[in-house]
Amino acid sequence: MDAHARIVEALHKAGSICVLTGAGVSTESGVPTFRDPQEGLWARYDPARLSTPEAFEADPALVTRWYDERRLACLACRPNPAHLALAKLERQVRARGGQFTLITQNIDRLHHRAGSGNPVEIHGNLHEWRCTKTGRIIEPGPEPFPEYPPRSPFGGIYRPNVVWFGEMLPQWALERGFAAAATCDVYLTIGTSGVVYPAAGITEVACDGKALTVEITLEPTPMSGLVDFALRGKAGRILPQLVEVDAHPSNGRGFDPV
Ligand code: BJW
Repeated sequence: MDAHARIVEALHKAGSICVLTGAGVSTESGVPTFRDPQEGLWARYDPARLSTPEAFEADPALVTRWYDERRLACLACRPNPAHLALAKLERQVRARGGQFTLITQNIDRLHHRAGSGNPVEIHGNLHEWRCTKTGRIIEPGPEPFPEYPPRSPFGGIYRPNVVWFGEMLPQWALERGFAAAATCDVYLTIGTSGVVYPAAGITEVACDGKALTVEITLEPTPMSGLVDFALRGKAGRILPQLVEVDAHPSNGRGFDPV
């Protein structure tokens, strides 16, 4: 049985599936990744100046303007076939009474918009902004903020409700991710370079457990040697092939090239 057939069969039989996604899942929607050497955000911007609490403290106008521009750009993007395939897989698993946990590092909300039920957003999300004084959350409309940094009526300023370098991830989200990874039957890590912790540790936990583990990325990652199958190609092509095909493994379909 080839890799494709093994994975399709496992997805159809699994009582519990856990998926970790990263920026590579959204790039086919037009959202840039972080570490692509040409197009990645960190090739053009310095994360130390934009994605740390210290950067926000030093220049809140710069940081909030940058995040607001990204928020508006995300609103103009649409879910792609990778998001839709994962939403479909979730419906299939739930229809047979199974468990499905989608953990995403992405802050773009495209999984929600594709129909995924309750993804665990371990790095927060760009569409919620938090008052620095009260912790209250707002969801701004489709217009830019009138000023940067945006002022809250409570005497604070609003910051994006995302997790910057050096900040703690939500404890409940991490616990759900690690628990699902440790106990699932099939684990997929998709479109993530696997270098940012503690998120990458979720894959390590899955690889130590009983799950069949699969990676889908364009290039090898530090996780490639740990998983059972490392597939190279676009998530928007590979995932629909894994989810759309029927349950019989020997249908002769392979993966499309990138
Ligand atoms: C495709 C594709 C296609 C392309 N189809 N694939 C242990 C060891 C070392 C360091 C640390 C450690 N523990 C903690 C750290 C420090 C730090 C860290 O991990 N640093 C490393 C980078 C060295 N971690 C933290 O600071 C975290 N906090 C923390 O640990 O707190 C603990 C603490 C303790 C005590 C006191 C205080 C704190 C927080 C990390 C937060 C990360 N935040 C960001 C920014 C979010 C907001 C924003 O968007 O601006 O999250 S950084 C950025 O990286 C973003 C992403 O979610 C994250 C992961 O990136 P991702 O998704 O993997 O994207 P890429 O670009 O890296 O990869 C894309 C992949 O897709 C590639 O593989 C491509 O091949 C593939 N691809 N197109 C399929 N079409």
